[in-house]
Amino acid sequence: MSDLKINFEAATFLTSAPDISHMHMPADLGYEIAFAGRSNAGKSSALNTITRQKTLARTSKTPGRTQLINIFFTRCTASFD
Ligand SMILES: Nc1nc2c(ncn2[C@@H]2O[C@H](COP(=O)(O)OP(=O)(O)OP(=O)(O)O)[C@@H](O)[C@H]2O)c(=O)[nH]1
Ligand SMILES: [Mg+2]
Repeated sequence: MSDLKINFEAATFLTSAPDISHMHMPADLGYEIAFAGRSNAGKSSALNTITRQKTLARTSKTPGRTQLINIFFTRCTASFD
């Protein structure tokens, strides 16, 4: 049995692009978590909350602040028993 923990607080910005065809995608390794939703729903704020970082994602009262697809990276730790 292994216990997998995602280290959200270690998240860092990796890359961004206006669409997938222009994205320098990271290697297809590990797990992916996607945030998607309507404009001004609080996606960027949620990212900052779960990572406990104030400025990882840029937030705004004005809808449409996040215009790009942004990729962040973090680590997992696995403990085995
Ligand atoms: N009341 C309330 N406001 C929130 C909450 N989360 C975010 N907001 C506010 O909603 C507004 C939009 O937040 P963002 O995190 O920028 O939303 P977003 O989905 O990333 O928006 P876009 O990038 O513009 O599409 C900001 O003014 C936030 O302060 C929440 O849980 N409660
Ligand atoms: Mg946003």
